[in-house]
Amino acid sequence: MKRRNFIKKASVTGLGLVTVSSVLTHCDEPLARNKKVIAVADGVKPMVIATWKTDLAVETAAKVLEKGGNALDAVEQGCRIEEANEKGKSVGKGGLPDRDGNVTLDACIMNDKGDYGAVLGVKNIKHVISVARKVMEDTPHVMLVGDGAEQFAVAKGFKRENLLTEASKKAWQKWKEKSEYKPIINIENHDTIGMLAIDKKGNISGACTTSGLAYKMPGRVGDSPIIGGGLFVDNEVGGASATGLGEEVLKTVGSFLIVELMRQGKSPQKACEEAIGRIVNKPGKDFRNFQVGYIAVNKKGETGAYSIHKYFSYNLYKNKENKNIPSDFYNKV
Ligand code: SD4
Repeated sequence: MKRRNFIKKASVTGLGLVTVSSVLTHCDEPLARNKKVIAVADGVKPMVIATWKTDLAVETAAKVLEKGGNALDAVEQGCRIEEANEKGKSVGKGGLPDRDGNVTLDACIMNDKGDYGAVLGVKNIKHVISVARKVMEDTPHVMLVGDGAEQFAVAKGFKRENLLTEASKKAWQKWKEKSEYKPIINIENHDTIGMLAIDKKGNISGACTTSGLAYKMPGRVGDSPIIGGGLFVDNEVGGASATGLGEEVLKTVGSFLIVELMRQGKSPQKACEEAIGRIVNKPGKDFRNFQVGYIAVNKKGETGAYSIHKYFSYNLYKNKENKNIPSDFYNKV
């Protein structure tokens, strides 16, 4: 629509002047608008935010940043901590397997230039976040899946290892007694990690890594390695990441939605709330048995978090302090 026509139409429909000028900027001058959006993150940078109680992962990322490292290295190093933590049941080694007993991992990473790399359904490789980074940096592609991803990882020097621990094998064998296919995510406890960091230069990167739903169908992939689903970063605006039932995140392109809402002026908190609203307000949606949680950060270093149910929390490193903070949530009954 031409600027003059739009103004005419806007005044007929009673849109206020402020709205008109911001919409015009939005339509006609995207570069100028983006310049305006870039805000200074001084005072709060460097900073890190990550899903769930991920103290050590966030501390590790923060150390990289405090030493002057970049946000991409920080999120990769942070996520590797959870991938190596055998006690975590939905990420890396020790993650619960699919219904056939195979642990398959998904991960993705995005840098401040908007580049993206991901691996999906990878067996036998623990540090899939680093494989995702290699896909981003060393291939002309953005995603590698299954055997191809595993072969690529081995060619890049990653070690094959058994990801099924004694504890996760026992849990799977117990599940097999009934083999009830109910991909319910326990609403109290997860450990998929989505992490966003702002480095000293004010640049943002993000990463997300998971073993996905416990006892999933072989071949099932959730939101975590999908751009705009489990993770999205736009260095001019901010970043967002998701955890919980990936199918619901994907159907609403949750992380992309949050970043776009922030671009339009919403705070990270309001943007996370609206993204949860898009899920729970679908007609007839029974959200009682699944959890979704979001975290977000904008270019100013403001953060937000929101989930459907209680018990979602996130770690935040800001002003040299690393804290685990309970998230606000939708279902208060
Ligand atoms: C998935 N979003 O595969 C992941 C699971 C998750 O904590 O976040 N678990 O759907």
